[in-house]
Amino acid sequence: MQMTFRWYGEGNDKISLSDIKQIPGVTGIVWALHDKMPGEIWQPSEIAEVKRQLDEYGFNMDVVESVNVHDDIKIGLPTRDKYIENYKQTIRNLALFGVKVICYNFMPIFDWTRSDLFHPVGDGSTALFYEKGMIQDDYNAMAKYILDFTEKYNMSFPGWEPERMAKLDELFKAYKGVDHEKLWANLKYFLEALMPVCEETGIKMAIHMDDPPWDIFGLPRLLVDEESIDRFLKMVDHPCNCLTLCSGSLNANPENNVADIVRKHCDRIAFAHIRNVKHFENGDFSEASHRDCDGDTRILDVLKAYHDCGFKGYIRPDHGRHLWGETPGNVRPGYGLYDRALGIMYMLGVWDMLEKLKGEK
Ligand code: DNO
Repeated sequence: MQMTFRWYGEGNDKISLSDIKQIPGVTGIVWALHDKMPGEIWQPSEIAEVKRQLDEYGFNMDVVESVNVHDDIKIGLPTRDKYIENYKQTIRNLALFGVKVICYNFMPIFDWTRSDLFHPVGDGSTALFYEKGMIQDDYNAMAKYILDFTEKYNMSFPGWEPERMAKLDELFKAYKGVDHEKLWANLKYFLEALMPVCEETGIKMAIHMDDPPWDIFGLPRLLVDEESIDRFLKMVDHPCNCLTLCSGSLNANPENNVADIVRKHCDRIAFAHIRNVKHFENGDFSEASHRDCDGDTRILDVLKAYHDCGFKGYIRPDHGRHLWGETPGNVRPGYGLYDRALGIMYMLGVWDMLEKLKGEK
């Protein structure tokens, strides 16, 4: 397993590479060109600049999260071919710099969705929270909450580009008629077009789980449980068609047993996101510290499953709580420094012990 840390880039993240360097065990930075719109080609000169920054600290740039997919590809419009060609060129350009894994998602319109970005956890910290009753019919109210936040604090969230969000009603209209089966077909079309370039460059496409793993606002979501993951991997049965297995996204549905999925598909998991979630009886959920007993995701079982499979891929602590003065305005929701660093130490502690026990057998 190779430990990584997500970083939003120079001038776009309050956390510095020098901060990250001080966390034990981190070898790679999970990065992106955050000012790129979906569909745009990532140019070699822009990638080279990030490489230069990471090289200075001895970090690799093996994992990109995300190269976002243009809506026309998800909707299946005739213009999709042009955007697929651009995506292929971006893959080739990333390969020039040694990138190995591209994380992306295929969620219509919205990326991850929450109703409260700073919900009190009960110990003085705050975390991302999902109140089921608030994410029902009124997508405008939910989008307004997120966009007001990003505007007030002058930040942008990947997947929540203001340019796209300004046309929400239009986007919803464009997705009319895109039901689950149509979306599956469009995903297949996209991946089949990319696989030859992946094969040529050695880059793995690693789809992120849908977050939360159910339809929202009438929009279909595909990667939601074991069955849909099976379908996805069979649909394009190619070693470069892989998963970003996100424990917290999947386990927002308590019926999803993440450790079982890890054991079943370990060879197709290119990138592991470790996030712990606490469920409430009414369907709400809160994010929690990575410690197993602080949530319901069974993080120990998940880590043990990866270890038992001899997982060699990339892993990162996913969201963390906001701690010790991390408040709106000085931290990216879910992406503070402290709780993710604590999460890394927890994961490495478990992993080191599993290694030691294996060595003693
Ligand atoms: C949430 C992240 C997601 C993820 C994208 C991948 O914090 O895990 O936004 O980056 O869904 O495309």
